[in-house]
Amino acid sequence: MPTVLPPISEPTAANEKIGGVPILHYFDFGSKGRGEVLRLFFYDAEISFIDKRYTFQEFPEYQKSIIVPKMNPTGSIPIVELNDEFLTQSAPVLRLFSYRLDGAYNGTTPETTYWVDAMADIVIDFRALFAKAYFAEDKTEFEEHLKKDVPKYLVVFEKHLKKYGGPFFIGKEITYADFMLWQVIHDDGLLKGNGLDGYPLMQMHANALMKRPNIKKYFASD
Ligand SMILES: N[C@@H](CCC(=O)N[C@@H](CS)C(=O)NCC(=O)O)C(=O)O
Repeated sequence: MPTVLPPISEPTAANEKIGGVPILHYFDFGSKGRGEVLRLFFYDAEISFIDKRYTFQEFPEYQKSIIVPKMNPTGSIPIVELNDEFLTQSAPVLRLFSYRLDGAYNGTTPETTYWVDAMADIVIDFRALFAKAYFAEDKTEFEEHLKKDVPKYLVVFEKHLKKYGGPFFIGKEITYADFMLWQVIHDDGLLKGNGLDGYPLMQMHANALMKRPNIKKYFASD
């Protein structure tokens, strides 16, 4: 049976804005993966949610019997269940909730919103490379990924963070794409040791995110 963690608080004003208390369906994968991006977002925005976590062992059975037929034909998670609606594709779910939160986390002009979406797109490309290497049977693929993909994308993000001066993609206001970036950097193991040495804006980005009061509280409780 999946583990169901109850909401950590009563529904908030943010829950009212997004339309209720969502149920997040995701792996019991520690603090990793696309589902964790949604958790960071929910905590930061003070969205109370129910956390339904599947083990890797039980997931195929749920996937066959529930996820594919009832929730998502692609069979992938995260899925966010809200008022009997099943929202799939993590980046568009983040965008939808950003809009419902009056545009918080999503840029304030067409140009900044474009930039946030563009950065999210690059993170998606980077995560695809990370996931391919991470789950590869041949362990040398991950080493290759660290040698080739990681420096390439760190240079890209370091450059793009300059556009609005940091610490986040559009400056001082955090966006949903910033959570996506932080999470892939975390999953790739780059927050440990000297993973971000030589990338001062990336370091500034990671530190600024971890200093956010609700994120600090979440990490302290984890
Ligand atoms: N574009 C999708 C990708 C979802 C995805 O690939 N999820 C992975 C876990 S992070 C998954 O469900 N893998 C198991 C499978 O597809 O069978 C999203 O962002 O939600």
